[in-house]
Amino acid sequence: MSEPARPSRRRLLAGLAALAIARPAVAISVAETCGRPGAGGLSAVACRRGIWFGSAVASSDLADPAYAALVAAQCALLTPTWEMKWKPLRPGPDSFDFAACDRLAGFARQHGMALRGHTLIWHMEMPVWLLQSLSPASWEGLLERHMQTVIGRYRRLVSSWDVVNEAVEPEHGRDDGLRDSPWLRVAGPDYVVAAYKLAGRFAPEARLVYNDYGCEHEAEWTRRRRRAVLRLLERLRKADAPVHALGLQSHLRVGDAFDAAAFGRFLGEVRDLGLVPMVTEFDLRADRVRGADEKDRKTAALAKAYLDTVLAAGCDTVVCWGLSDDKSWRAAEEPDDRPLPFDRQLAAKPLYQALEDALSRSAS
Ligand code: 9MR
Repeated sequence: MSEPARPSRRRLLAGLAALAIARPAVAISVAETCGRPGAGGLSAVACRRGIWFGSAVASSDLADPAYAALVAAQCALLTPTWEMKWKPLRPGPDSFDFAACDRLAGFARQHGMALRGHTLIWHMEMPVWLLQSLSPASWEGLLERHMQTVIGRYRRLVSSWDVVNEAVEPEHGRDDGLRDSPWLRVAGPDYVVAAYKLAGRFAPEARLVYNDYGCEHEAEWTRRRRRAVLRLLERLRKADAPVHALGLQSHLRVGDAFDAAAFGRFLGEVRDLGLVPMVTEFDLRADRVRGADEKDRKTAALAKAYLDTVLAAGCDTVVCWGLSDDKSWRAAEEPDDRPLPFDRQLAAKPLYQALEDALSRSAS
């Protein structure tokens, strides 16, 4: 793999990109969601700083009234964990099933919240019919129809779209660091450029996000991922593709190295490209730590160090990947872990306090 571009070239590109790409007019603003009735907790703290706070939610989670009330109080923004992926939305080539996603969207609307659109392209959750019908001749038409229909339906509610999710995988050995995905195989590496241009056509007022994992901690493999992400973002900028933010999934793990200065430098390079960093899937594993109190202490400390760093770099959105520990995507494998701000009884934990401290002191 070749070396990344020097920052000076990035700064130059950033200047050009800022001229070439107009900021989107906002579909729904954080201020609108902050005035919703019953707003409280972390979203209220974040709102005072003009920051979105929210959570990933599955429509089935909302069947529990206590959890639904917690979500309504705490969140200004919801990300569907599952409902907006191709597999649930697209039972067949000519059909769309919006039932589950509409339930979530209805909840968001009822409570005056916004949605994050997750996700228009991903190498996972692709229905079998899609995998079978993707070809060099068909992919763009398939994508265009999907984006036009899905974006069109939720346009007024969605403040930001994860247009492409997890397109980078340096371990796949390509010079450009891109993942060897079904989309790349049929469309070539510029499928990412085409995706952002298409999304920009259908959602000119939304923030368009590139979302990925594995950039947050300090290790050889994360440094490789950071370089690949920066290369991809540069590629998008050079091609005049509208991309406005980097979504850092932020699935952190206690015990993995975190270097605020090095991570801050990476975020500086992201900013130099004219992009805002966002925290899109925040949770913290403490599987190597024994005992609930010790897990909570270490989890809160890492969360605070991490959030202080991203918020200082202009991050304006923090989304947890669930609010209570039982809703974590890892809950079945690690039932004793405590990765989210509330415990199974919906009581706030030290992680909640860390989020509140970071959000209330952030300067953005
Ligand atoms: O939490 C999500 C889980 O419920 C789904 O089954 C899974 C597959 O669709 O996706 C999980 O969410 C992932 C997200 O979409 C992308 N980043 C990693 C998340 C955790 O795996």
